[in-house]
Amino acid sequence: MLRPQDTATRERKCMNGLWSFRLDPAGEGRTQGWWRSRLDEAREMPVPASYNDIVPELAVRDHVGDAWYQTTVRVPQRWAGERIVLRFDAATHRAVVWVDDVQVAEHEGGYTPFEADVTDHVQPGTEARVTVVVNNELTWESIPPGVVEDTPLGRRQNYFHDFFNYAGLHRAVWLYTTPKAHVCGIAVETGLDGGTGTVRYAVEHAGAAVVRVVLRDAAGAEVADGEGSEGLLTVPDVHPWAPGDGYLYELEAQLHDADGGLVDSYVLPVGVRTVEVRGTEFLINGEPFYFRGFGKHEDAPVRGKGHDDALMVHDFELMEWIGANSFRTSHYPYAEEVLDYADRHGIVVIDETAAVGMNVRFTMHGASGATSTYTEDTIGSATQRNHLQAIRELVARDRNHPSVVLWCVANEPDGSVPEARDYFAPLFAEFRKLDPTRPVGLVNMLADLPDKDLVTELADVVMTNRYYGWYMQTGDLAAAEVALEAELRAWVEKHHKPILVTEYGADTYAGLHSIVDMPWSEEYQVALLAMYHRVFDRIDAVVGEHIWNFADFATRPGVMRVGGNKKGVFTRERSPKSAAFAVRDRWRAAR
Ligand code: GCB
Repeated sequence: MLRPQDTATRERKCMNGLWSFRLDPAGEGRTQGWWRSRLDEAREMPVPASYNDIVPELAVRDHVGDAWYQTTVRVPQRWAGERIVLRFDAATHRAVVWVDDVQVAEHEGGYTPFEADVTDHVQPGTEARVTVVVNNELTWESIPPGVVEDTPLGRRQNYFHDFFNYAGLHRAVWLYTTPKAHVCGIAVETGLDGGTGTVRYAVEHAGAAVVRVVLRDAAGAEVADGEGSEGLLTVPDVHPWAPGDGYLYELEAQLHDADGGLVDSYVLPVGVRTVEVRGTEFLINGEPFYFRGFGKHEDAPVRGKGHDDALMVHDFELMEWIGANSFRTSHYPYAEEVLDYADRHGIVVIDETAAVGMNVRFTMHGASGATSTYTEDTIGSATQRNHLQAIRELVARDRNHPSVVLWCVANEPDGSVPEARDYFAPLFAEFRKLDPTRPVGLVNMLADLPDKDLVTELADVVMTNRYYGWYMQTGDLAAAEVALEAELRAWVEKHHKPILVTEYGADTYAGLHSIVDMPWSEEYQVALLAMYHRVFDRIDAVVGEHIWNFADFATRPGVMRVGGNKKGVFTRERSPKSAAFAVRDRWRAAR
């Protein structure tokens, strides 16, 4: 799905700002038709933001069920005759949308965009009322899963992942135009042959038109063109997109009428690069690449998971400061602004679905009472259907980003029971069918050791989260070092694939100090990370280190969490802990 754009033929209006908002704990709004008039008893709520921390009330923070948002938008008079589209960059975890009295959209999944053609439901020059009901319930069918429990004190949301279940309109809302005949999708695949680049393109369009494409370099000079909805462009003396060098071409897809007049124009940034797994190497443009960076979260005080450009740029600047070259969108697809930034700055991205917490045997973050992960009463065919749909929407949204080099099917599912293979094999196949150009992986968890795990065989790379020295061998880094090295060597032995250590780290309370190895102290985090780095440096097949986490983040309350998860190298407010300086020394030296 293409992002809204202002071009020669298109215009957009951002609907961010303060909307009317009302929680619906009794679930009455849908039967009472709250979209039909102004929301009663509404308070003001910023969009984009999670609503949970805006209001200092537990009933808002821990609300389970529907939350209603409403605004009005004036449709510009000059849009008469255009196709008008209403787009939500994200509504977590599902939403229904009305324009005035008419339902125009319904969407499942909290981290991918959806839109509706509202041309027939709005009148240019007048105001339209837009109402959205956002629902935050996690069930066995949703991605991620959870269980809503009815208790004498009300409904409670249980879930099995280690970050707060923020909800609301987390990303921008747009009203935008396209011409009636318009470009609806573009897919590019790039290649390199010596100094020559290739861009294979496919343009989907609605309405009769002639398709032309023009490829321009970063200075705006035309370097190739083509006609027809599919084709192959060659770029002599190509400037490849590469880690640390976010060089982008621009592919303009044009639709023309029979007289040659321009009907629609859409401009897609294109980075020409290749990705390949060969033996135990991960190659970008044929060169071995080593991932240095973090698992992150979209998480901040007050706004929760609401996208914010200031925070985004600050986080990228901190990653540059520390010498990171990559990150994983743990544990869900991030805002498209983030991937655009990564494209422009040559930051490498592992792009993950929202499938996290799919393991009933692992109860640290919440027990469900179930004993088998993959059954029709737990993670079953309905979950798998939603997971497949999440994969389709992720590939459709992100396939053109050069920064994205690896798809991640899920984080830490139950991977050592035979049913896991049946559940995951079709998901790997779907990624590969939709995008044969990128490797696909799945992040495994600490119970799924090389002799037990049954799903890594499906993957192109080994992705592993390990907490030796933290959850095991707590405080004993010497023992942890031995165990970590033995395990990593066992992965090499078993699969002979590149290994990405996608998480390792220690909770650290900023300001707590200790001379001896003492978990939670800043010194222990430094020492633990240094221990992992020594081991990585001894094993050639390790092609990446992603520290857990970039910054401290919110979780639900728990005896293992002190005001959230504190494994950040930066605090939640983005102050550096001692580890930030130590990691910076290592990563900057490696550049
Ligand atoms: C993990 C999870 C991550 C948690 C982390 C932790 O393995 O993937 O979501 O936050 O461990 O800190 O326990």
